[in-house]
Amino acid sequence: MRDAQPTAIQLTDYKEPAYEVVETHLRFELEEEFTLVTSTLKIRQLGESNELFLNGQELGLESISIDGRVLGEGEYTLGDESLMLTGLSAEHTLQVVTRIYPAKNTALEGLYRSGGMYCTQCEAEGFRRITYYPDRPDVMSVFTTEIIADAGQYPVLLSNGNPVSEEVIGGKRHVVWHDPHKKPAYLFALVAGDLLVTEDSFTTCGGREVALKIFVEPRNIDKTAYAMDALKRSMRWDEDVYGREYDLDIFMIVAVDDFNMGAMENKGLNIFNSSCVLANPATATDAAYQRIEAIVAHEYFHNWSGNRVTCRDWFQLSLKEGFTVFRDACFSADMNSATVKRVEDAGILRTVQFAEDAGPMAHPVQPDSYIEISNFYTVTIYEKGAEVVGMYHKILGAEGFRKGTDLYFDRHDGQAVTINEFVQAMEDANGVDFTQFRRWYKQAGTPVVDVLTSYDSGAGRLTLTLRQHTPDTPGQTDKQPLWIPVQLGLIGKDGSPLTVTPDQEEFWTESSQVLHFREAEQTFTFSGLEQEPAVSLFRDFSAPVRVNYQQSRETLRFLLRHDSDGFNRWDAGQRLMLTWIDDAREGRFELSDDDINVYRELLNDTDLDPAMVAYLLALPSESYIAEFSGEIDPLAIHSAREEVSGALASALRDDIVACYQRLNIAREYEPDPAHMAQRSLKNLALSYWSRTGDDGLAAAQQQYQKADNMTDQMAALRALVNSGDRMRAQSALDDFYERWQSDPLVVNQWLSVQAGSAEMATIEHINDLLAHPAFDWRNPNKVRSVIGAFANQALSRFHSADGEGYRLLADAVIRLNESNPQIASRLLAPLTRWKRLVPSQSQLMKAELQRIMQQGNLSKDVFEVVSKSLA
Ligand code: B3K
Ligand code: ZN
Repeated sequence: MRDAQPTAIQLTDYKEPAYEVVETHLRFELEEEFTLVTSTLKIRQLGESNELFLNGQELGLESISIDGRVLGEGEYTLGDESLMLTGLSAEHTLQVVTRIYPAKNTALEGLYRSGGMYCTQCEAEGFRRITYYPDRPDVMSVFTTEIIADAGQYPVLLSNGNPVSEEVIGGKRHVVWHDPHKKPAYLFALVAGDLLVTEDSFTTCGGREVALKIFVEPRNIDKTAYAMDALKRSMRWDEDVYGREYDLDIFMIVAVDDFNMGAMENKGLNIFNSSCVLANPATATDAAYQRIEAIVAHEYFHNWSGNRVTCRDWFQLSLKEGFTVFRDACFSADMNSATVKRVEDAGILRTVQFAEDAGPMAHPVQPDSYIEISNFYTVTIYEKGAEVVGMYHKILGAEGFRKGTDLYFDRHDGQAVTINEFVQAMEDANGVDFTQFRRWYKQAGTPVVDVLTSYDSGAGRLTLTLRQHTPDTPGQTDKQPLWIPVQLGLIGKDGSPLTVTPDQEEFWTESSQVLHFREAEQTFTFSGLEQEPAVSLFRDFSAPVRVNYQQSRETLRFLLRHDSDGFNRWDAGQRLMLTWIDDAREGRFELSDDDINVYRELLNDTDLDPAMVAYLLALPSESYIAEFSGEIDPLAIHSAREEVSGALASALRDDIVACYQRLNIAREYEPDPAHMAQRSLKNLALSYWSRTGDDGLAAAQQQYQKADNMTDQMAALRALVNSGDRMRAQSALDDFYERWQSDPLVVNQWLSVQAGSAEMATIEHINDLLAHPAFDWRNPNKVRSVIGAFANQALSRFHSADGEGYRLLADAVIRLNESNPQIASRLLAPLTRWKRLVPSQSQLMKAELQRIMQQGNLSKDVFEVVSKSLA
């Protein structure tokens, strides 16, 4: 907590470190009440300066010595969050002893206790809560870690690298780990606990045998198989697709219950939020399986994109995160359906990221300032960053892209670099000038592309005019045109693809069917067309932009039927559905026979991937609709969507029931793409059917009772909860809790299905959940399951006219500000959007932000988000 106004850190203030840390030796003595940390550093001067600056936060300093001599108080300068030594010479051994209190660490940064175990989270700036250290990613060191703990309570003691020794002396276990790879402190990890392990092995392409180990608390030992399988597939994929081989003899994953994020890529010792690693069919949904596959891959891929080549400073965060998200997205696309993955990712971009870009926290993929770096682990850095990387792939093609990444890894292995080095490698490997493309990293905000087409039937020529502009964002105006890859297709009247080559061939890449749109306004012509084509733009979501293109409902239905690009097929459907929602808001919605027919055909098209059919049939979510609205009116959006959903369900009722019955066949649960696809369409059908009357609800009840896997059970429970039939919903919820109360991950799903439901999530009900024995403010997953689900999903409840939803969220933020500032700050996101809401709601939201601002002792995390929101 702070006294003065926190100050912003600027990218332009970057200075190289004065000293490097050649070797880091850490000794941890874990006692019941506290932990003693002895850090011994071999330091070496790098430049002119002989000032050694060390970060430290909430540390009890026991002693400092240089080359064996204990320093007196006048020989160093101790600040609130720093330790400075001056007048040093070129090489020294510095030893610092600190005392820390992991059991009292509720921020879950640094070393903390989660249940009966110890673990660490050091990215971005957690290591400074363990010991005084130059805690910045461009200081890379070779670490040796010694851990001493009660042998009975903590039989498993882990750190990065390879095990060196282990012995028990007088009831204490002593272990030593050594990591031969230089790394920044943010990749350090330590785990101590009474854990069970699942073991396997992987033979690398170079023929080395790697031991794979997943450590969990004993009650979870039956939930590790899928993560292990995903890990092996990730290791093989990174060899095949990027030529990257693993570099230690052991790779470990540990599951912990209290964790701020999804997981952390510590070298050789990944630590995971248990919700992102543990699964078995009875307890985890298909969505959880897919999340586990993606996150296991993501953290593993960081071993190269993040660990071997790391970031110079935190302004470069997207260098590792954007690239690694792109890598895990391609992996998931290869393992499952590429189109479905693209649809899901575009959905996240268009809801969460576009909202961030349009709000007070908008920032570029490479930000130029921050108050608290933890606030910048955002959808912009991660998901938009991944889209930017993906655009190289679109522009250069797979081969050119791989040449670029090969050069990047070879050139910078073992270094801490900037985003510019990544771009440079793409340029040098391909002989392409990406000067203009670099603007994607510097300009915040979502570019808007306006599209006009006209067809001259006499000349057989299509004219396509594209205009782009990027709106102002806080602190940024006058944005320059971007290089936007537009993947394009033209479709003939009979639905077959037409050959496309613009007359302006210099702006066209034939192999990827990409048009290079690089000016504020550009016109392209396509000649030799015998008929007017349907235009399919931004196929495969080829750029993270908003597109304004008026196409008739008839054209949208045509694209929905015929576009060979699966993503644009889905997109055309969503655009069509948005026109229905608009009509419903204006009180003039009616489904036409043409609309009904196209959806009926899709529902009955058994050649299509069922997972894709499920996405095609699903209405855009309320947050998606909000992002496509001007002024946001959540209640109007909710009722319009309900009306459309009900109409679609009754119009297609017979086909929906038939579809459900066709897919509702008993077979053993497998978490593979074909089985998952079948379940997703079946459960989509159930959710529509259950809106149409009693027989649908009875089907949901029956599925709930009979289900032998959590996917089907949860889908049925959700249908009952959302049905508005309180009796049925409550009896299923009671039964569910009774069955699953001893499994926290399942109970979290029980919490969020209620908190996120427009039917159930009254303020009284949310307060009941917060008071329930299953809830715990110290556990981030539980906070997300209740408060996060409420504020992000049950929009019509959160935005209730009396402002009680906002008050509840603000109270939660104020409470968590003290104990866990990172979680407090993340919860704020829905309130930051206040300026876009209808005036009555907007004022209520602003008032809650002001109330938070008036609290004394705001953490940097919360202060930054609230002050920027009110600016
Ligand atoms: N790199 C970590 C995120 C750490 C978050 C710190 N507040 C997980 C990941 O992106 O892989
Ligand atoms: Zn990451």
